[in-house]
Amino acid sequence: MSSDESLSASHPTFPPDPAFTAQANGTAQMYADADADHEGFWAAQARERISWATDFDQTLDWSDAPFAKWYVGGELNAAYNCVDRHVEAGNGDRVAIHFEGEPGDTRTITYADLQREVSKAANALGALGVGKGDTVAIYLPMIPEAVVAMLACARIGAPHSVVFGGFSAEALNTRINDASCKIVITADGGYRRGAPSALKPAVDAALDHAETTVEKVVVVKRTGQDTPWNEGRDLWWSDLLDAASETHEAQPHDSEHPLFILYTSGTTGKPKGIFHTTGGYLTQCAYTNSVVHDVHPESDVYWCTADIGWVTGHSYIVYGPLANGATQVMYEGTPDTPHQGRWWEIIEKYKVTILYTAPTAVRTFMKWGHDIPAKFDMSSLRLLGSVGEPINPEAWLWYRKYIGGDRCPIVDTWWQTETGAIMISPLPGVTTLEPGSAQKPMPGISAEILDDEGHPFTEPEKVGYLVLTKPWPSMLRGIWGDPQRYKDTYWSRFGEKYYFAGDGAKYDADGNIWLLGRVDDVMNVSGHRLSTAEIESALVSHPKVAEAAVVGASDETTGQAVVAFVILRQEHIEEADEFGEGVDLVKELRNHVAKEIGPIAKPRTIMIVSELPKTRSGKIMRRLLKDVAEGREVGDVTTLADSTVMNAIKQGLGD
Ligand code: 6R9
Repeated sequence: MSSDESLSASHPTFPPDPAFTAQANGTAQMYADADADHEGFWAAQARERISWATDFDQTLDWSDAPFAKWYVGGELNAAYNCVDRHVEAGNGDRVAIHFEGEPGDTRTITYADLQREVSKAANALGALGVGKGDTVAIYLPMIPEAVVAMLACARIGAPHSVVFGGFSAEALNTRINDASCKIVITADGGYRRGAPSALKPAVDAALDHAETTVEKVVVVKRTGQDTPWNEGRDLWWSDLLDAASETHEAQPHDSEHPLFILYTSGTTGKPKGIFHTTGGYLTQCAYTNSVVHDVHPESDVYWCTADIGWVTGHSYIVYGPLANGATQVMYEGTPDTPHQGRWWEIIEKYKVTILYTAPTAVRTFMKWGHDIPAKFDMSSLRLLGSVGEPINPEAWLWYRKYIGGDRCPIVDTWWQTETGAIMISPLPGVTTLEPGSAQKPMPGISAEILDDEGHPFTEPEKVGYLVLTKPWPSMLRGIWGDPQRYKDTYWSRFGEKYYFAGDGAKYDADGNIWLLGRVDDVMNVSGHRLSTAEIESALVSHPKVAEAAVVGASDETTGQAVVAFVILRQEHIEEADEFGEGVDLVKELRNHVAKEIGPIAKPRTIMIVSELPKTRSGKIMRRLLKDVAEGREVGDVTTLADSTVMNAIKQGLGD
């Protein structure tokens, strides 16, 4: 029996509610239009959704594949599209950002306010000598200045490189040097878990090299904490902006002008500087935010909980929603400060209608218990979204029931830093939702699943490799400074016709695509291919399990063996202790996986742990768990959100 026969069979599907369909931005017709004329479809999206200073004369130039040019000859300004044109259209009073600081301070920023702030910041950067083509590093907490700084760079045509505020000085240093940044924009600190947390010292440490290209460090005062100061190099953001004019004429840039660089980890140690350009990226962000999140700018209050340091923050806090003129919530802090209901309180307070978050957050809330969201009025919500990793059907169903009041459609959106925007997702109001599956390539996107030999197949339940078969507007234009690595990483595994995403995938009997995790997370046990995601999903479907991570550990007999790390739900932790370190429970869980997926998937070893190692973006670092499972010294832990987690796991296992 295959896993998803059991999963799909035992879970309901959710046809669209006609009332939702009646108002939805996405339509079934879009699939037909895009199929009939791929480039025509994308040309129409670009002209409908974006204001061009100069219209383009060629939609796609693929003659130098895999280096694409979209909207050739077109000129536009991304910041003008995200800000000024809304003010010009009479919507200057519309709230762009409801900012909620972690300590409870708030700011309401209208589009007119945003225009003033972005203009001042663009003038201030200009006064510091930042011009078109100069790169600017942004290392900020989740405060509105992060949005303002990004848009100011876009306005000037200075590509920004946002580095997540949780990254170390070392990581910041590598990124600043790789992109030869001229300026760093940072803050004294931000609020996290109820206390100010300093940022500026990491910048000082990162720049503590004689050969740095950085000329000035601009510092936003957020916490007011004591801040080390380098006279002559460091400047206060507020001093610069106070002295700057409120008006700034946005110049048009070429459609292919680089908009930003964003570093992401690859299979090797060196992070890849993924870069995106202007016209295609902005078009696809605006399109997907409209038809997938179903944003209606005049009535919705949208909230994407990502950090601005990740691609989700770029595409779905900054460029997509602002290009569409949406009203959104921005929250600085952690979900459990000062209490575990903080997010739900924010939803109640701002009457949030659309929530876009990650499965890891959903599973954390499951662990905390559904009685917490139940205390808040979340009847304003009308759509939920998920991104970042596969969402297992149990988490999907919990999300729908306890957050979405059993009425909100959920969109499970698959995409990557490299793809720039959502690629595979249901369209709310159109698609019958299948919990756990990202379902269908969006209108305008073509994906296939290939076998080991690179042949496409459509056979259900067979596991293969996800590839994208046609260029798309928001595709990465390369790896900054390393065109060869771009070709090698994405366009060589299956030849130059296919963009290889690095993810395993399969179809179900209805033709829905199920993402099965990175291919290195696909295991081979006795010649059977098993996905870590499937077994994790089976484990999490057990009522006593809160979260699970599965790795394939090498095994003499079976090639690989399934090793699972499991966090129990609060109320079962004592029970596990009572039963002599959970022996009975482990047996119960192994049998449960055998029942859900089949005996082949039964974990050889289940380790009950209290935490899992996660990156700062919430992805489980299976590589480290694999080290534990294979009895090796644990490898590099520098990208963990909490580097002490691995010690706790090893100690808990009596190592
Ligand atoms: C947007 C983002 C990309 C990788 C991607 C895949 C995983 C993202 C997913 C998903 C299953 C989803 N991923 N969304 N897997 N279902 N809905 O997360 O970008 O940080 O570059 O990660 O994340 O493995 O290849 P990024």
